[in-house]
Amino acid sequence: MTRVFSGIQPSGVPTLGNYLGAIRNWVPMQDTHESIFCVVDLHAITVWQDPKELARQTREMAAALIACGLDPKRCTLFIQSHVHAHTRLAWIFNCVARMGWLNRMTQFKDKAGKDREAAGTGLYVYPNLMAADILTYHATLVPVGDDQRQHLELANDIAEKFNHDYGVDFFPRIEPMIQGVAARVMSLRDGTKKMSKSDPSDQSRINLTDNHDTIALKIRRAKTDPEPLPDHMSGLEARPEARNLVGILAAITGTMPENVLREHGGKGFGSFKETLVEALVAHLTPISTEMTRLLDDPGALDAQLRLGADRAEAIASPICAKAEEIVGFLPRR
Ligand code: AQP
Repeated sequence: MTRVFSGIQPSGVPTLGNYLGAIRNWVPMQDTHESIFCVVDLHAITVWQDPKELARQTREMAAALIACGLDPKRCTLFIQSHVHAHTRLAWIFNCVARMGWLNRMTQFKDKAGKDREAAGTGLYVYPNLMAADILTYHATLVPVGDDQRQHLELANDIAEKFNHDYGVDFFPRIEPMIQGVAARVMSLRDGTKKMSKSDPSDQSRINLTDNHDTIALKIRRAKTDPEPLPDHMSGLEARPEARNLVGILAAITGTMPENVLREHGGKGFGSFKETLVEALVAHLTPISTEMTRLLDDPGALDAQLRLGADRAEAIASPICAKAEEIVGFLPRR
């Protein structure tokens, strides 16, 4: 059975972008693939996180994943820092990856901002850790949003260079799995920027914990343009905000954007936005209710995460140890 790995940072409340671009696609994979899902706290600290908040958000993210349909009995769900193979292999990959490769990563450029000299080195080597996350499980399929495509190409470059340098055929090739009409959900305030949990503006995103009133307010305030919705997809070109909202409604109602336009084409955004609010509330309310229930019993949640870490460790540790042996590290006897 193909082994799947994916992760999500506990850098805030999961957004509709995380949900539609990634988490929602993970749920059916539990029945068709050997699935490993991880809350990547090591990645989160590549930008500053308040320690108390990080711990709270890590549990909250785990609860969100379970509330969205990940079942710790049918998949391996754990916290990244609980399994040390990730950092051990990441160090080796820091030595394999080339500066030139990392210099091309657009996420680093976006997150580091203008003052690159002040960016943390962890942010720079983030893709090496991501490669280690996947390859320490010999996972070959990685369901992610479109924004992660470049990092996965880099992971393949690292795997190939490791195999070549050490004359082995050890790390497999990774296939990205980028799915659905909402593989990249954009900000509600700027249709050219992706929706992000760490965007300073809460108005730019829908959080999975937002209630009816908050969703309604954010969607009503979402940036649009004065034109009515077009009848055809071609009419959405050069209208990033309109295209984004149409994509969200299509994704959340399980249809294609063409069908949304068939129904709403020619109408203004007022009635369209009301339909979108109702669809979002109907979809997200059961998730936030279940999150609250899970977070009411942190002991039970932590016990599930512990079992997940034990299962993950049993797969990751021997693969990482083999990589260390290939590199020439003397085993501890
Ligand atoms: N806007 C998005 N549309 C579609 N997919 C998205 N993903 C993130 N944003 C969107 C996908 O969510 C998964 C988990 O992402 P992550 O938390 O590991 O990191 P990220 O991509 O950096 O997500 P954020 O929300 O933007 O986090 P911050 O603000 O902390 O950087 C990934 O599969 C990603 O593709």
